Amino acid sequence: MDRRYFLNYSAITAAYLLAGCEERSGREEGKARQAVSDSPAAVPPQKAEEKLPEQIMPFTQKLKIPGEIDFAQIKKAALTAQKSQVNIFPDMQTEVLTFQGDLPNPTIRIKKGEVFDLDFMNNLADPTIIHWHGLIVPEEMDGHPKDAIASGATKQYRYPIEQSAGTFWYHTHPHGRTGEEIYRGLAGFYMIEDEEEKRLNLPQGEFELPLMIQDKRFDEKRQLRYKDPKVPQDNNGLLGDVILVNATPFPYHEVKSEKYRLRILNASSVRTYQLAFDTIGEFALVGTDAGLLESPVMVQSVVLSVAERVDIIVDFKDKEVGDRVTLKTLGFKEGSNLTLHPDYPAFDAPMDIMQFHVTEKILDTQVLPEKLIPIPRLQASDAVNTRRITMEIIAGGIWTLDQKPFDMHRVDQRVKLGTEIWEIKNSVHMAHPFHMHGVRFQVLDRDGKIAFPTDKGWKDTVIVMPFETVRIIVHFTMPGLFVYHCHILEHEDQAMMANLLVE
Ligand SMILES: [Cu+2]
Repeated sequence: MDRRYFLNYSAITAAYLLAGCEERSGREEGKARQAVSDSPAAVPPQKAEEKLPEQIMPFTQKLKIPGEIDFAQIKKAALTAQKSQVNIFPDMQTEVLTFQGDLPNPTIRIKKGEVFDLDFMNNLADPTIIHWHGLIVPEEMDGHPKDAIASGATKQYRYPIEQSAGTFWYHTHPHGRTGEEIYRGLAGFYMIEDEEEKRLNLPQGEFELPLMIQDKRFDEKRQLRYKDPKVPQDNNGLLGDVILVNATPFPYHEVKSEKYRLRILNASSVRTYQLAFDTIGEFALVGTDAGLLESPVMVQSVVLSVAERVDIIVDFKDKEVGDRVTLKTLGFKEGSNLTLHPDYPAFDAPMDIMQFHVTEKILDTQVLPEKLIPIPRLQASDAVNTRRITMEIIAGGIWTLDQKPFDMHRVDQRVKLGTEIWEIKNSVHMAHPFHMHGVRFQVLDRDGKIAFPTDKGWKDTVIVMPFETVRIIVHFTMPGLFVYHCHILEHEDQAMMANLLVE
């Protein structure tokens, strides 16, 4: 069993990295020290290895492919948030939350120009609401936390799809419980298609795979464990040691020696992945959060923070039957100086994610287009306003935007329809994915050291590195009240969110 991801991990590193967060707040410091002394951080790394039940052998379970709700075939759909027992592991059932009784949840597929129509029933014990991440829809359809529906209630979503093709997703968004609901299962893919994308003839059918990546924790009975009350750092973000892809732990997928389109979503709580393949040096980035790029960009790895998506083409043409190619994260230590739970692989931990098993040699017939879709560049000179948003941690270790804990009914920014520049300044030792509802945007520039190829495309979520300022240019086309927030789930649940009124 490959457990390389524990190699970089030690109590010494944990204690050292904690120093980074202690500067920020006195109370956090106390909590941090307590966590070090109370936690099992002093146990040798092999203790942590034993936490992985032996049955979680990597690359022994087949990747599950989500079923689809395809609006080319139906006019109306239904989802019910509910508790369910599912087989994440073959030998035992796990209690999770689902939208249709099983995991992975169905992928929604819809064409630009069609009308999305869905009844959502809340069969959970608490109020909740679905948000369509990346979709530009009217306020009452967006899934603002203020619109959460009661247990037992139903909400009808109906809106036209007016934006171009891209890899989006849906998840619940009740204030204070989003993290746990997504962690326990309430997330799925949402693919918008259009004619421009179709003309490109990108790999499709069996050669197109949605991959939802999430790191989780399981106990010996294969039940999900969420935050550990003894470890206050879990409030800074929940790290796990078992990576699920489409609700399958460390799966494998059988492929032919051909190009595959992988549409990858990071639906984890906090972990940022630096995705790469062990025996394929380069792959093509063809799309980002909210659509395709102008042309493919060849990369060796790609950074994916929480809620971001990448659309990539990977070519197995040089592989032979029997070859295995591992998708992994190289680790991303630049993402955080904070130590979160001392028992789990940290940000700098390389981890295997899934494996591709080559089972058939075929003629590689797919051609990667040189040009994809035109992206009209939003010009800084078109912006009528510039605002600055700061990401900060305040007394008590509370994550905020502009030092103001989220108030669901306070309007933090009033914006006119049109174009603005938003400068997102990160004042802390940890990268945060900044997400806005109701818009898509472009990255103008960042004053940090790392260049992200994903900055070239349409975005709805952007990683802001520690102490970095990222300037984005946002085109506001949909009036209404929307939220903008950090997409680290435990940060948004705390207070790192604000309201934006577009008029
Ligand atoms: Cu954050």
